Amino acid sequence: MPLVSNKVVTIERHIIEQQERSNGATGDFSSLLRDLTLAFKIINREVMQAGLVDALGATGTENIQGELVQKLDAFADTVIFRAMDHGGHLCAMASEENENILPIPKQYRCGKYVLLFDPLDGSSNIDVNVSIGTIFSILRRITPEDIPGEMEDFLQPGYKQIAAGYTIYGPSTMLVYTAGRGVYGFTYDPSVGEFILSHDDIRIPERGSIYSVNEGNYHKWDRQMQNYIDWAKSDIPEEDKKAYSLRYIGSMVADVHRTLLYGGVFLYPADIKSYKGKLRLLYEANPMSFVVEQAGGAAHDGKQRVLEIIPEKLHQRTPLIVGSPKNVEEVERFLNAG
Ligand code: AHM
Ligand code: MG
Repeated sequence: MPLVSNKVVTIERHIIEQQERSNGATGDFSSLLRDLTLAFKIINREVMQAGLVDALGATGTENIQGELVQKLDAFADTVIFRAMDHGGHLCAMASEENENILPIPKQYRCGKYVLLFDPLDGSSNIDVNVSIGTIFSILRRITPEDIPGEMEDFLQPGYKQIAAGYTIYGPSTMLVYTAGRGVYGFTYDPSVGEFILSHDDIRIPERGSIYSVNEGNYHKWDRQMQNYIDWAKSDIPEEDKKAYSLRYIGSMVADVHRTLLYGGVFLYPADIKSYKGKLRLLYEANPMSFVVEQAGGAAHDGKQRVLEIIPEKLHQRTPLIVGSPKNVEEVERFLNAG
């Protein structure tokens, strides 16, 4: 992947340049993306100070998934909503933290897109200062314009996404996004308050030697998945195959980001406890799958391409196998072995 060395490009400039290249773009979408980056900067500021101020710990309430909501989750959820509710681009939003879709306040204009987001993914890692991230997905509405967005605007398959991406709050903060024409990564420079293009046209390695999965669930998986993991961590001289390394952070954004740059496979399979997997289709699996596919990778649920799943529910879960095309193919081979 070429690292950018000869010019300084902010995300704003990049979005404008991309828009100029796309015939018929109105600028509406570009300004939507620009509004989103403001929310990410505010969340980043708060995440970076989490150890300094009394922002750690849980609010004590549970979200609709029955998980304890951390203070920063709630903060990030509100920041994104408030940054995006008045731009005139969106007709509704939905997030992991809210059971129902979020309407645009009546005083603001309704636009032609819907935004889905996971405000802070991997939030169980906040208290231990491990990377977390924000994930977003943008779809064009299918209901008529000028009325509030409806559930059917959200329940579209992932291949319909107009743009998707994530921000990872780690040793440095990075925003990675695709608008369907390649994947671009921007590193945040806090001294100037800008996301600067640092990873131009990211391509995932065709094959990697890292697998990433919560192997504590091994005994809850079906035999085929166990067989794959047994194979992945074996030296097989006759196949000229060395044991893969295991890396698992427990923050999907961080695990998929590493997979995108180093190659390999990230898995969150179904198991006997979570028979549909753990990750949410619309605002976790779909956006990450879109990014990885746009970088030349693959994303499956064990039976089909994730981006072709027809969603039935806003908070629907899906098994996820995402990463380098050859590694995803290997997993599929084991899952289809019967
Ligand atoms: P969250 O949205 O509640 O943070 O949960 C999603 C996270 C993912 O980031 C990560 O891949 C997964 O949960 C880890 O789950 P587990 O602890 O079961 O390995
Ligand atoms: Mg999440």
